[in-house]
Amino acid sequence: MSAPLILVLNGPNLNLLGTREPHIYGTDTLEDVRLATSRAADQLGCALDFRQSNHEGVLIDWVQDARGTAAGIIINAGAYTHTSIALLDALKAVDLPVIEVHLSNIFHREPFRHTSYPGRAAIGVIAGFGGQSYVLAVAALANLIKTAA
Ligand code: CA2
Repeated sequence: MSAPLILVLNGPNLNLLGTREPHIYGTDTLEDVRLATSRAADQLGCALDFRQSNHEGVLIDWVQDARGTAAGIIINAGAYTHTSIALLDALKAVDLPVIEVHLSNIFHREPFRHTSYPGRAAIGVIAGFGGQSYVLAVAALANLIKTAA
């Protein structure tokens, strides 16, 4: 049997990780985060598809396409977290386990970051651990996927 596939989606500006605002987001690049997340998935017997887009519609297309291919989704929607009802609708429609992640603890930050639309479709939210948030999310999702199998 093939390894269950975890789809990791990253939203706008996360491609800039490690280049600016290290006091908020740390010094790891998105490629560093991908590598750490990929290693964690590998150790847990899961395959990983790690993507980033600056475009809301592309993220929505990827969520829709996950039906029938992925076993679960980890999403850091970037600033779309706080605005995108369309992304929330897509995550609810895809009928897969979703975990929301954030590098920063959004609840320590400006009030407009305290609202999360993807969070309403997520089983759980992991925020504030930098790149480690993704590793923790892979462990949680792998456990959910194995329990459901
Ligand atoms: O903490 C997170 O993971 C966020 O999703 C990051 C988003 C922010 O809008 C959310 O409120 C919380 C921002 C991603 C932009 O990342 C950058 C990293 C370095 C330099 C510039 C942007």
